[in-house]
Amino acid sequence: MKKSRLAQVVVNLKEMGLGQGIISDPFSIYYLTGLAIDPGERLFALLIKGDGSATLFNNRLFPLPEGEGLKIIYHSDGEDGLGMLAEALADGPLGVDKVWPARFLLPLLARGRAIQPVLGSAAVDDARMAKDPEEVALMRAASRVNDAVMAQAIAALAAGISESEMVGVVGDLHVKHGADGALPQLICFGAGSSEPHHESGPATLQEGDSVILDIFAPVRRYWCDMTRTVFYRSVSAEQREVYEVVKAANLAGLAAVAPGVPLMEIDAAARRVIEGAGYGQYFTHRLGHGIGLDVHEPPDCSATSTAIARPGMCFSIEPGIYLPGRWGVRIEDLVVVTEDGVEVLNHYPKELQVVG
Ligand SMILES: [Mn+2]
Repeated sequence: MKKSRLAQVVVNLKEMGLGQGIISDPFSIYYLTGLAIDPGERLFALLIKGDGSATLFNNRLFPLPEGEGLKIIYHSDGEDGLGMLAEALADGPLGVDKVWPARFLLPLLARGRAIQPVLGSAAVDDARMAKDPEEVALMRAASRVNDAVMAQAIAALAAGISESEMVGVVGDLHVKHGADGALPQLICFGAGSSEPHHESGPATLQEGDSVILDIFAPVRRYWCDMTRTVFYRSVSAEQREVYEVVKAANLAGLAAVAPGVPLMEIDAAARRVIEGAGYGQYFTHRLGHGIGLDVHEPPDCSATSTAIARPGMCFSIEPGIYLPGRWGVRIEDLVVVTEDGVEVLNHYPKELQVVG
């Protein structure tokens, strides 16, 4: 067990008026126990009680080491694992993870116990938002991998290569540099770069293309995520102007990060730069997202975010301008909030580059 993390979740549950909570997100269970499995459709749930006890309900197909402070109750296929969990519950309010499937929760309620389920995810989400030093070190190491991969990926841009081929190049580079696996990446050429969530396909690299490389992977389970935009062989005056606006917005966002600052103000700091340059309507998404064991996790860094920056929080700063049907520019870095400001986790340069 990760005892200090568990203690924080117990405190959070108590502040929510909860003496018990079910955590089922495998990433949250890993965060608290150091144990990772992919349970598929089978019951996998960690019951945390106000006294600090932790009991994992797990299928016998996934044997796990029973560590100090963690009890594991196994069921086999065909056994009533949910009944074992029900027996361990106290009557009264029960915090339930937002991702616990209805196929478990509804039959549990149908057992007639005097349980009142409430959304309890915040107890663990809030703890996960502020990374501890061990996690910050892992986030830093993951982004170092991404910096190295970005340099080699940009060097691999060549006449006629397709977006899909570049996806493979980046995935291979991630694995070579120590990522946990090769994933589909967001590589966008030309008109594809005008779509923030473009699906990489057969488009081939052409002179004058805006090239967005949004690359990401877990490294020892913690995610990196960075975006750079380069131009292939030539760049227009308009592309240059938009690039510098997005870069200034990225830098304004980074500069706004400090403990105590509402994340909506960080979004606003970057957005103001883009609006001031007359491109506000083309910045069509939030400034950033939290990141850690999940590639997207709390806190949200948007105009409606209620989060306030505190030390250990990790999130992205990724302003973009997308001119519909033409091209786009996005520049993304990850940050960690420090005691007195910000540490930017990515170091790959942001000066405008014409490559090839
Ligand atoms: Mn991102």
